[in-house]
Amino acid sequence: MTQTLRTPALDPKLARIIADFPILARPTSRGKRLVYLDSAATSQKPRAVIQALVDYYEQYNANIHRGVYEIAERATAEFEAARGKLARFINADMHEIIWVRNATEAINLVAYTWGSTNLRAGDAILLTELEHHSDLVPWQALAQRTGAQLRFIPADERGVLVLDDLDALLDGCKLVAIGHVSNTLGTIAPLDAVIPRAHAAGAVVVVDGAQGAPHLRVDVKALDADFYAFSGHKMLGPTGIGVLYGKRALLQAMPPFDYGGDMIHRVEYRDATFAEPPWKFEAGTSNIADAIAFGVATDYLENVGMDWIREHERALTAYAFERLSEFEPRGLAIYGPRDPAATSGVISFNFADVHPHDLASILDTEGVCIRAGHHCTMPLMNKMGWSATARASFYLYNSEADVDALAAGLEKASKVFKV
Ligand code: 7TS
Repeated sequence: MTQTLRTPALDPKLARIIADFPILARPTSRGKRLVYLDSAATSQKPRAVIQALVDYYEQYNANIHRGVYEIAERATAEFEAARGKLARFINADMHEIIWVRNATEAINLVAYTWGSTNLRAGDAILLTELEHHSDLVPWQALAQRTGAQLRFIPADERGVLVLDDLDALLDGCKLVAIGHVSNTLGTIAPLDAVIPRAHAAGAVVVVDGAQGAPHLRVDVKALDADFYAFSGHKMLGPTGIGVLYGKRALLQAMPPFDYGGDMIHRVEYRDATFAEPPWKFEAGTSNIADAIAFGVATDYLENVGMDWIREHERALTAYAFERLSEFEPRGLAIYGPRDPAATSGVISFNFADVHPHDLASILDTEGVCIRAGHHCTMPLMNKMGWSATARASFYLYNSEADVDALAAGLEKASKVFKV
């Protein structure tokens, strides 16, 4: 068995990271250590992020972009500084960072504004068979509104995208929407191959980065993505805050999404002109505290190092493949690419004929949190012929001890369900 240094006992950096997350020190109601293997659903929060929320409400709670008094000016400055941090995090310009509620809202914003203005009956929208419902249903609705046609880049039986027919799929295509990382199988999409070919065919590319930005170093300029959508809560930030990155020229040409206060330039009774991007897309009072805390989350990630996080998750995934393979003779099936370099900290599996929900319940009695179900990818589950899968997902605060706890939980399930 490969032993790396991915345990808090042996790696002082990992021990310090784990100590930064108060929830990980809190035992479950059964007195077990919390083994959190569901970061693809949402991540845990370090003390610094929680403290940023408290600081805003205790020290400078005020609305932004209007007050001229001290705490209002501080709130505005911290809110816009957080926008700058998010821009640096993905190598964008701060005018290209729009605050939204989550990745889902970011994708809907593009579908309603860019999509409704630029798509016509007969145009094609190209997606992949791996997409989360949030990067599928908004495009279905857009296709129904405009008469555009949906096409899909196929995935093979291990969940790897097959690009053989890409040129034909791109013919007549105006928009490509593609997940950076599959939340069900962990597959990393070949963006470097898809984006230039999509542009050559005249399509705009929207990347669903909900599972990409938390785990991989993202450089939107190097990727040349036109839009990149992601959520704060999956990357150590609070819920209710996310980002839509869009290239400036595209944002300038797009109509607003919501209308109201704060997004206007000048208003008369019968007409209005709008602010420049990004403010044009931020109607009403923003989620100020959560945006500021999201900025602090990116400080935390930068401080740990995205390369360190990638390598840590790669090593944990390799170790998890090894531990899970011990159960293969008893009917455990691992889905998705069996290669830690091709995935990003997500493993989907089934254990013989045990329903994933029953498995998750047994693991819960041991303090181990995994997700079971269709993971908001119902068409992919149907295509693969799975009614549900169990899914373990890793982040920077997980250790080999967590993988061992998962294996011990599977051993218990094996006895309970006699497999
Ligand atoms: N896109 C992908 C690839 C996702 O994994 C998710 C959430 C979303 C979009 C939507 O993110 P939201 O923040 O707007 O809700 N994925 C999951 C998951 O895998 N388990 O729970 C939520």
